[in-house]
Amino acid sequence: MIYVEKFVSCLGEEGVEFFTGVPDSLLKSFCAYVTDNCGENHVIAANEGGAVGLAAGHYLATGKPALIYMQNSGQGNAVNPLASLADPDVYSIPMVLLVGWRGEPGVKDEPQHVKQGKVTVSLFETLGIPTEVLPDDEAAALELTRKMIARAKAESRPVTLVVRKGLFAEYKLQNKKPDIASLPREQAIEGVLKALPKDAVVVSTTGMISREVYETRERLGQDHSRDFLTVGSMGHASMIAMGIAKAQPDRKVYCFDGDGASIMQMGNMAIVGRSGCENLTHIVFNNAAHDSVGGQPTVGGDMDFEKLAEEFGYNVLQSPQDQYVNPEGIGVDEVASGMNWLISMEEQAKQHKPDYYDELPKKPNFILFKVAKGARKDLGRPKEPPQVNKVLYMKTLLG
Ligand SMILES: Cc1ncc(C[n+]2csc(CCOP(=O)(O)OP(=O)(O)O)c2C)c(N)n1
Repeated sequence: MIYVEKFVSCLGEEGVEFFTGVPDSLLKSFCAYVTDNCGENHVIAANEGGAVGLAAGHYLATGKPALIYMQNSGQGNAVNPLASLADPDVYSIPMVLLVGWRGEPGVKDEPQHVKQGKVTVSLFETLGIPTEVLPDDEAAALELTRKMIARAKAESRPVTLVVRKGLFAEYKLQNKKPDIASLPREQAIEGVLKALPKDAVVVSTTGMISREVYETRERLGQDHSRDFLTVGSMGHASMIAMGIAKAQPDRKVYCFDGDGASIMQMGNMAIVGRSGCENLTHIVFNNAAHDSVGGQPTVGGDMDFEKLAEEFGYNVLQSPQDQYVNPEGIGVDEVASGMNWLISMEEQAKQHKPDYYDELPKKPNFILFKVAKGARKDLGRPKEPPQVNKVLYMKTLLG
């Protein structure tokens, strides 16, 4: 086991003092420590590729390698700038990657991590990036870290340190930002699900949002045939929803997204917003945090998602929260009746179409919920594997 304080001070002694990345549950202690203690020398990036870019810029301006942390799910996002920017065949930029190994072969994990876990080491090796798995013994791990940093500098290239589950001793995030609202995310989700038309389908994002959709359906005694629970592929739920909405224009499609996920692939909103899919409603549950992996902050707390969505071309609906004089203290029932009102307004507008209706631009809807961080301690996970989810969902879509 390694204490993060010791690991970070070892990095500092080797000249690695700048940290960027995307939070990961296996690296929770490391992410919490740098969030608390590294101030301006730490930036949580939108996605792992952006973190590689930031590390490259840091090196260009300081001559020092930076450290990029990520879950192995983010390997794909990082491959392009690793291969076409940092690689010795291109600009040859030293950096240290610290990668949480979800789905390590032989270790039980969720289905979305199995494939990535199998290829984590070999994918880095295929890229020609020297890769070592950190041993559990602290002295040996620090020694290996020093060696790898020396190699990154000597050969002016990226190197990877892979982190197994349980390597870092627990460090709890101290610097938690206050919640931006009191509404629990699971209550907001339940309120929305209760109001949705019977034949509407949902595409929900990775992490706790999908788990809460699943658990809410169970609680309501409903089946799971209308929910595509996107367990991986962070940031792409809105594009999956758009694919469905375009192919089935008479079907109502609801995307349940997170702030971290939508920021990770913000470009998707620009495309969905101008898609013309008026049957699509994109809902962002903003808690200003990467709640599912430890609650590290996103920039979501400082962003006006509704303004952005409008610029991107969406039809921004008045959030059920804003329909109440005192949005603090609202719960499932208020969210459900707010959603019912929005849906009935849409129906009315359709029935009383003005003559020029067909000339108007067709826009997808956007709804923002501001929610509190945190989830139930006993929150479960989908019991069926993703392929069963897919088959059930396609049965709903294709009859
Ligand atoms: C490409 C990629 N990077 C990192 C992760 C790890 N990860 C899983 S959920 C999550 C946070 C999601 O945050 P948000 O969308 O705001 O939802 P919240 O958990 O706050 O409800 C992260 C970083 C991942 N699954 N995929």
